[in-house]
Amino acid sequence: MKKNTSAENCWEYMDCPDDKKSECPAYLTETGFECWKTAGDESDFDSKKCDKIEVGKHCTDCPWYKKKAINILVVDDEKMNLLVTKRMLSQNGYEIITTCTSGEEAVELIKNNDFNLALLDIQMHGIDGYETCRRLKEVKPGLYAIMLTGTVNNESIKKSYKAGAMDFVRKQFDNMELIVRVENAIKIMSTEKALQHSHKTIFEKNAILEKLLITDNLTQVFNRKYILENLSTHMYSSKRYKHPISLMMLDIDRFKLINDNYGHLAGDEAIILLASILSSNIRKTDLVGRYGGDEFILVLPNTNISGAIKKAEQLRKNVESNIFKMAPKVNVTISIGVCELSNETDPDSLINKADELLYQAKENGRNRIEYKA
Ligand code: GH3
Ligand code: MG
Repeated sequence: MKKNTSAENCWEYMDCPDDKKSECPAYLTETGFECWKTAGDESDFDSKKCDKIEVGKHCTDCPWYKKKAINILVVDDEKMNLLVTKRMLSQNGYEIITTCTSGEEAVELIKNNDFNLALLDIQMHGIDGYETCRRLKEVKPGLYAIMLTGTVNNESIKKSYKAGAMDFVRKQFDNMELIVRVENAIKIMSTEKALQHSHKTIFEKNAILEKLLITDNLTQVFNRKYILENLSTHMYSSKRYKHPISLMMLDIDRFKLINDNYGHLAGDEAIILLASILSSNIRKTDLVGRYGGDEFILVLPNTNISGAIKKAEQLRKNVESNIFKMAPKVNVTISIGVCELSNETDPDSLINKADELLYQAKENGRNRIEYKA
């Protein structure tokens, strides 16, 4: 079994689930991709070419078959032309074909049909092919339109492109020109689809990376770097707009004992639980970050010292009354240093102020807060 890389050109390849991809004969065998040519016409099927395919059962799951599932609209006011075009397409494996004899009808049809490709006659009664193309693309900008024209001249080429058509084909249905152009259209659309898919993937991965860059791995609250960067912006705006801003530094009391008595994993669990208590008890505009180890930092914009003291006391009580539901259960308390920004000009000096207050809280017996305006 050999991967056939041509399967990657498949119309449905990007949307094809991985388990289906691996079942796909085009993907697994060298010759399997031939099967789409005979899909729907089992009598022609050369089963020797693909050892994965059972005649009559294979095609609907095969992406190469779905390649032909492209939804085509053909518009021409000459019924005979429609018949010829339709036959030409179906002889080459294209099965989903809708025909109509006027531009007006086409515009109505596209409102309820997911056409991928439109083949449009230029000279028609009512609105002409150019206007039809323009209106169809208004409804579905991604539609790939090919103009069918009796005579190719600069004027018609210019008008076709201006109307949003991607290509045009001379009306000479005795050759393969139309089919080649349709095949090319599919390749272009598949490539666009693949590009959109990779853009989406890159966008999603970037969002994940951005989140990782600012998040503390253990607790999922902000990391120290992010808090420090944001603290300076908040300090600046607090001075500029004369709004108060307060800061808390808090730390688990005797955390080493938890690690020593119950192990490092239980210690981690305590840090995680504390982070979730903090996050769920602050305003959306407040920031909570892990400063390091068992130490957290809280930035409270638009909050003066008396508001911050109330909040700190509430958090302290909340942690004290919360029996950490770890195995075994542990009583955890925290000490907090609380301060408001006064004449400090950089984040470090404000953090030092809160840190000194935290140190005092530890000195004064733990499970308490110390504050300074
Ligand atoms: P104090 O009341 O004075 O704060 O006492 P303490 O024992 O909590 O002392 P300190 O805050 O200095 O203890 C920090 C300890 O936290 C030291 C280190 O072993 C531990 N630690 C740091 N990071 C982690 C971590 O990610 N997980 C765990 N389980 N322990 C950590
Ligand atoms: Mg501690």
